[in-house]
Amino acid sequence: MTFAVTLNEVIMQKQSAFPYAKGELSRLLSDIGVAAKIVHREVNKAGLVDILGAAGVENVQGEEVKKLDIFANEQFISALKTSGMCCGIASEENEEIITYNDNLSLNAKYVVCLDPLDGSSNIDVNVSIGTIFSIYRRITEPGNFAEEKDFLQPGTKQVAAGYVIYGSSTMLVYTTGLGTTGFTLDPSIGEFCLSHPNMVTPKEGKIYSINEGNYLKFHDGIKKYIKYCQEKDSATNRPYTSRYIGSLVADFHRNLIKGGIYIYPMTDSAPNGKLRLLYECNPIAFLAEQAGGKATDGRGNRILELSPKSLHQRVPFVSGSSKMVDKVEEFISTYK
Ligand code: AHM
Ligand code: MG
Repeated sequence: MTFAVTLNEVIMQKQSAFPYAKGELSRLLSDIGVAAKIVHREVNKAGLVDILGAAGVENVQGEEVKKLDIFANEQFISALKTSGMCCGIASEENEEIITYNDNLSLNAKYVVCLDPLDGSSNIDVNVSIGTIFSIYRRITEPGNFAEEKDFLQPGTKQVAAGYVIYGSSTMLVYTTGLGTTGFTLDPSIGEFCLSHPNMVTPKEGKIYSINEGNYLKFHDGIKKYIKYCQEKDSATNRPYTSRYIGSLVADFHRNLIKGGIYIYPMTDSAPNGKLRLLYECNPIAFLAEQAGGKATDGRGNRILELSPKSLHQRVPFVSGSSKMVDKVEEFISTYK
């Protein structure tokens, strides 16, 4: 009989690669795993109880907030407070940063950026949604309240990032800069078990993911790239397949495994696209790169090198198999 390797065991193994690590990051990651299990439980029974549907308030982006978003947000905020390893959180659902004021947390050296429940338009139709997180070492001195500048660091400074996908199975995928590792929740034992030890994305794929309903608003480079995806060419395996769930985590996760490209481009009416640099693009970019893929802003810049100016900043996003990302960049720069 073989025993499953659990999330906590792998976190501890990876910690030993950093001889001076005191286990604080490990503790933080494992607390995120616990919060994810609680959110998983609620997501799974969302159709049964009155936790679905609009809560009647708008989030700071002016979008409608669903009850599960609020639940997930509160769950992660309290799990991270309890851990005492994190001095503050920036969440997509909160306009301002949240700071913890207990002694343990004030002295903690990490801050967390969080999208507690991404793909919220999919909640009430039983389609995959996700949680995205990213961890930075604070800039301010321990012992003080976290400040906004602790969160406004380029993505290259992330010490860990990951997502939880609540899909046909619930999975947690994370990186600490030593590759991308995936775990699948075994609900019978309540543990995330190692299922994808070293995730490597194909350099090229056959899937393109973009909201083609916005086609008329796209710039020429993107329009021409979409046509390129649809043209027949056996040498490059085209036409590609179009797949778009409208949940970044689910679209990215599928493309990570199978090979593909996810694009949320700029348009004239939304010159910075839709996705948020801190909560969505940086963590996904870190995971993509650690799996051998790429992530850019469609203007030739590596996502991880952008300097955030504000908490809820948006950025155009191109991510996935490296050769496909290069191709998109080539189209955008050729047909401005
Ligand atoms: P959310 O954070 O409000 O859920 O929005 C982010 C989501 C992504 O998961 C998804 O890829 C994208 O928005 C879909 O947007 P659109 O419906 O415009 O295609
Ligand atoms: Mg989101």
